[in-house]
Amino acid sequence: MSDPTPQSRLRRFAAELSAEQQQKLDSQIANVDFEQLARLCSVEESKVDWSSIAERAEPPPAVRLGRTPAFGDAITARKRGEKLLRDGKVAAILVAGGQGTRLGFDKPKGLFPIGPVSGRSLFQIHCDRLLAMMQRYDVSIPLFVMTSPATDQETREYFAKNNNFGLEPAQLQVFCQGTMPAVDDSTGEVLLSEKHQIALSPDGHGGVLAALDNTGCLQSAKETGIEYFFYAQVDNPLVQLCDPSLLGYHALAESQLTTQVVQKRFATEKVGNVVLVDDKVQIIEYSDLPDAAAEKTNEDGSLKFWAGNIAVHIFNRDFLQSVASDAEGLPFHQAHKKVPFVDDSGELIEPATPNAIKFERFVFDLLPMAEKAIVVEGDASEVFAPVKNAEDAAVDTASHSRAAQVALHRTWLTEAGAIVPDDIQVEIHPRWALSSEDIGERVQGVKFEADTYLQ
Ligand code: UD2
Repeated sequence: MSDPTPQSRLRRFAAELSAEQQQKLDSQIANVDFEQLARLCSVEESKVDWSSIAERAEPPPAVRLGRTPAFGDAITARKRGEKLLRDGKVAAILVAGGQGTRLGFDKPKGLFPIGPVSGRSLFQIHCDRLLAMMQRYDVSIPLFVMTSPATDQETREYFAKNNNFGLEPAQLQVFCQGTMPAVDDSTGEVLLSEKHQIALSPDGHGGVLAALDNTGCLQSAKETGIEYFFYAQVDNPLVQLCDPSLLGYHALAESQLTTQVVQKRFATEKVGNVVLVDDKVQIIEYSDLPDAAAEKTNEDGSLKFWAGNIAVHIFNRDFLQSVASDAEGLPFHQAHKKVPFVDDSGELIEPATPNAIKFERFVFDLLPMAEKAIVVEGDASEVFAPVKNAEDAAVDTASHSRAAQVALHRTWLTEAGAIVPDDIQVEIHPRWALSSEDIGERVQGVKFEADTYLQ
């Protein structure tokens, strides 16, 4: 009897399966790249020596708030970005494949109601802004939404039920990222989550590249003249999607990959650290940066590693295409996790300790692959209020995010001459104003007496 192959092992319960179940399992097996898995499992992920990398790390060269970079001033950048938008060269990507486990929300996170007065969902807030930008620049800005098998169907149904929030069919492309099997951490064998189902997980937000390529989105973007992708995570309602200034700095600097960062609130904030190592801009994830390095300060007491990654990037389409065409593409990271599996007796085992390896790609591994990458600082109060955690957490809950949205819009209104008492909630639809400059005299001397949604 020859040794069982990985495929035959996965079919060990075939006799108990219906024809439909066997078919489903067969198509999953056909989608697994067993050679790639064997390669990944053989090279025990070279334990990256983050301490030595942190030793060599320096803060990144960045366009700091209020400073003028050599390659162009803020006005020139703004105008250049507006031209890119008007010329139809820009598209937006929202990654929304993660399961909002930390949030305790049982639907895809994009459906989460986060508008402080309107109750608009994360998806709607992003679409409203995009539509307002299209109106402002008289252009179509295609939106690519990445889902995963865990979020795809509900996301598509949600957009359909809401008439794509006003986006034309050609302006919305929902595409599903790939998955990777979980393998047993000692044998490397692919796990079954059910007798007819491989234990599959989304392949990480870095899966966006292979998914854009495999679904033809990169090609269709090229055919429609898209040269720049503005990338963001669905969980941040403050992101200034397709911000013309950021686009302008990206173009003026002839950057292939631009990353927006914010001054970290504290040394161990759960954001990636954007650093320069061996002359390459890269990110040391919060979980990989030794506390001692994170706590380092400059003479003035500010953090040495100040640049927090908020996962807002601008990618040149041709840069993405060049990496996508590279056989290896983005590296896989291995995570040691608890993954329920069916054992040889057919029983479902819920492990008490990590028993499996999951494989994920990170989008920020693109940074060191870029010949030219720049970093631009944004003001966290204007661009970053992610919804990550359930209400009992200290940071990044829905309440924190709603409060940040209200604080920003209150500032806009008071700067325009309105009186907004601290106990009054205000929310501004981008159609009413995309920024404080858009407000003009409309609220001069107006006292807001009740919670207000300006739209
Ligand atoms: C991410 C970044 C962190 C910082 C922070 C800002 C990583 C590993 N960390 O932390 O540096 O920028 O965000 O808020 O990137 N997603 C997918 N498919 C996947 C996995 C994730 O679409 O397979 C999406 C997910 O829907 C979410 C985003 O990527 O919108 C971030 O996911 P995460 O929760 O893994 O990363 P997080 O928030 O811990």
